[in-house]
Amino acid sequence: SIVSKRYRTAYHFQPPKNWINDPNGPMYYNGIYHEFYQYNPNGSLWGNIVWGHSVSTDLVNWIPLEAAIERDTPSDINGCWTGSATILSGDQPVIIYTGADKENRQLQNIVLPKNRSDPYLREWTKAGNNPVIQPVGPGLNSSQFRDPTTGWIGLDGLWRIAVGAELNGYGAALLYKSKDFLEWTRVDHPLYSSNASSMWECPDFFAVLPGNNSGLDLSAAIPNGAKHVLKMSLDSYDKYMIGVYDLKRDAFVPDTVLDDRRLWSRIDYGNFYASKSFFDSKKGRRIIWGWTNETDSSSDDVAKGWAGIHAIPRTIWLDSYGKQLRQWPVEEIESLRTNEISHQGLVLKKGDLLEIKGTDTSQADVEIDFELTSIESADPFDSSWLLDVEKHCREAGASVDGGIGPFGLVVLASDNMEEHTAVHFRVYKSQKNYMILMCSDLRRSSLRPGLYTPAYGGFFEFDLEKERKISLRTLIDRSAVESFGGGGRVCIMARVYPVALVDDGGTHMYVFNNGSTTVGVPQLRAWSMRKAQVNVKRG
Ligand code: DQQ
Repeated sequence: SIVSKRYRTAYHFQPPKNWINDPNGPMYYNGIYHEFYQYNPNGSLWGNIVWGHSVSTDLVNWIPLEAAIERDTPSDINGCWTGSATILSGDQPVIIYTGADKENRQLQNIVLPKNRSDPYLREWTKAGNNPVIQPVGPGLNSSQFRDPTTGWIGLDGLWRIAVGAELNGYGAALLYKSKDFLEWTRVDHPLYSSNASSMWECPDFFAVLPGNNSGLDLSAAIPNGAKHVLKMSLDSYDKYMIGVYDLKRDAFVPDTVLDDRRLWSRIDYGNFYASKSFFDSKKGRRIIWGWTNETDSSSDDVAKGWAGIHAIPRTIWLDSYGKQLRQWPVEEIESLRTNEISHQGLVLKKGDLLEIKGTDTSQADVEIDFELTSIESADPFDSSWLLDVEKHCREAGASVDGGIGPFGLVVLASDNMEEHTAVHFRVYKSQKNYMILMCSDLRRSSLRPGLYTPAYGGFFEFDLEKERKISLRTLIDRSAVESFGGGGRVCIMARVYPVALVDDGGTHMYVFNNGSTTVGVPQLRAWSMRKAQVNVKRG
């Protein structure tokens, strides 16, 4: 149909058709990247969930394979839900995932590759002793017990995994131990839990070295100075805490405990959920994948015949202060760039709106450095904004002037600007430092009714005395607008459905400044993005 073609992405991950949600068990094994995903083989709404499976050598082009895990045993008959891959002793991949049974109890199951010499690991065999973990034990709710993590090894040489759960009504990552990855016992305390929140979905636990963007392998020894990240999915966002993994206590200890979960840091401040990371031994980096849902209506999804994409895989690392994660699209995605245009030394005075011509505005990669000519007139920061940054983005919109900012990028704009999506910054002065607001405002993104069009937003701290440049990178892929502010300090993934997105040339792209302070653009580069071979059946 027309709507299906108009909004279907050209280089984001999705199957040929139907519903997709969480990324599952990503791994690199024997020269091949594997991406599994929650998949409904029968339609474009959630249900009948099995594990879809695709493989790639470059994280850009994907070959579709048969489903890897199907609903055919009592312990997964109602759904093969989220789980993770672990590579045991260097060469034995194993997947642990959640199955839902007839009573909708959640159980953890194991599958192993049938034939490890098949380069694509097409077929997976269920372990004879499934389910390997039952939803039993003190404080546990049997229908809130799912999404096991990748394994790691503790001080005693035994395997560990964490499972997302509701423990006595609160959010927890429960800890389990095993010698052989098949027989598991629950450790008497959780890896971490918090009574500031309810159920945690899709926990992810990994080590990082501050200021070092090479990744760490979870099954290797933890180097000195490493920190740990615990990520959990709740309230429609992926949140995380930085801390240390206390090996003796066998527990995660966050550096700071925030009682109000609205203040927890987010992997992405937009439409991005159920993410999962893995260590890429090919390039020595950690890569995170996340799910981005449609924000049109279910009847639109039925009409389209598909729903859901995965965000571009991102390298993820910890900043040098050890406080904030940073993310950047994997470099491989740059292989799709074509027709580079570049501008140097632009100046944006208050009210300026400059069209960026010469790229395919519906499929583009844009990198802009904004340089502040002065930081004198920054408005004062109010920390209460942190409790609801979306509200602040609605109030401090792209046309509301400020001391410094709003300045930024307008994408997917119709001829008369009736439709447009603005990604913009504002600079505030706090007691100690500068706080940068980044918003991705979808309120005017489409004239179509019935869409979810928030103004997403996040804040990051920035040392403007040292560094006057604030960068923005935005990947535009028809209905996807994926933005990285301040070199990946705030990431905002969004979905938009402009009517103007009819064919090439239907939309426009601009840089703008509506703040009182003049802003320079020392460098702006943009590329059209070619279509990737995403799960297209060949030959
Ligand atoms: N999606 C899966 C669950 C997980 C949820 C079911 C998160 O395992 O908790 O499709 O999106």
